[in-house]
Amino acid sequence: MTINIEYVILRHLQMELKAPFTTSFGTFQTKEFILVEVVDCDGVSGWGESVAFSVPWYSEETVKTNWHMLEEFLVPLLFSKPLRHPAELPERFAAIRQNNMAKAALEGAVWDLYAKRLGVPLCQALGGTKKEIEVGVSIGIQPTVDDLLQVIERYVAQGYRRIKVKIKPGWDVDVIRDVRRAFPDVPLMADANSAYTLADAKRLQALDEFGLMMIEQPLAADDLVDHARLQPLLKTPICLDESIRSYDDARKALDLGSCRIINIKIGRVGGLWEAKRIHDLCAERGVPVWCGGMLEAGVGRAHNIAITTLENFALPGDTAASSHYWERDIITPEVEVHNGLIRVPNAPGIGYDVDRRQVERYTQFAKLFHRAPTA
Ligand code: OSB
Ligand code: MG
Repeated sequence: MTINIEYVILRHLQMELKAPFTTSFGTFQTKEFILVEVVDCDGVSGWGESVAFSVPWYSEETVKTNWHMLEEFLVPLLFSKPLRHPAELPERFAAIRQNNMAKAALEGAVWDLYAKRLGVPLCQALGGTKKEIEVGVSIGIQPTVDDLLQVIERYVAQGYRRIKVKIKPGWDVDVIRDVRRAFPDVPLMADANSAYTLADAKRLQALDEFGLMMIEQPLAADDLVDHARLQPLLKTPICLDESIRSYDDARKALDLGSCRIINIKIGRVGGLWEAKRIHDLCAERGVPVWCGGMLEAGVGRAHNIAITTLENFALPGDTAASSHYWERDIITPEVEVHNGLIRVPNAPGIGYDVDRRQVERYTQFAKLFHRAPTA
């Protein structure tokens, strides 16, 4: 099979979150992102979503750097020679260093198109087997502990399978103690988004008594070595997010003992294929993974659901319902969570229809790139 992509449309969308989302590094309220559409010679569309934010807090990529990379380098590489399978793209894109979120957005669109051409759901094209996936919810830093307890109460009542609380120095041990007291049995974890250093080891050890499933990314976003020092000092498993940008990062982290769990984000690792490779490596090593979130709209959310159907996505991810984030998402049906489960769609490709009316409503500008006519 050849994938004959005729043109690519990049759209810049802007959507308002229902509620501001605060992490140790800043607050998100408006989400700007790039929606990628690849269209083949028969008019079939594949969809991808860049998870880069407008501000380089989480990583160095932004919406604008992604647009630049896609326009100047990645779309031309996609068009540079025939493509037989989406798994050829990581090698083709390897000519470009880093810029993983930009790569993943385009690769994801090609995977959707490929699966649609095969007539199979994306999860199946990736080798996933689950029919439903378990999900948790990530809760931002709140104005007060009472606010936090109320928010948690709401999500526990909705059946989410685990609660993730964002922490930072000054919003950590005391907060988690109060949460634990109010919810003694809830599966609970904390995400520091690299707000600590090794000098805070005592503070992090103080979290051990609360039976957290894991602590996510306590130390620097580019670190593996300090995490390897920290892990033996803690009972709580460390989960790495920001630090894992590739298969090789994952291999080194496991060899060093930097973590016992890995959060896989498709964008952060450069695409579905790399995500699958990391998943497989962790499965071989007996290390569970779960799918992280980047406050995605429907297309990115659908990709997260598809990758989570792989067996070793053994822990609930951050893929909450569309309505947790948006008044109105860009897919139909929207992603729904019942009793902490998402039923995996079985229509071809990402399995949700992109709602073009909503896409237009949120689009601020767009650009079309046509494949150069072949001689
Ligand atoms: O660290 O997992 C993170 C949101 C923005 C940036 C980084 C992170 C997050 C989340 C939210 O935790 C996950 C989601 O609900 O999409
Ligand atoms: Mg995280």
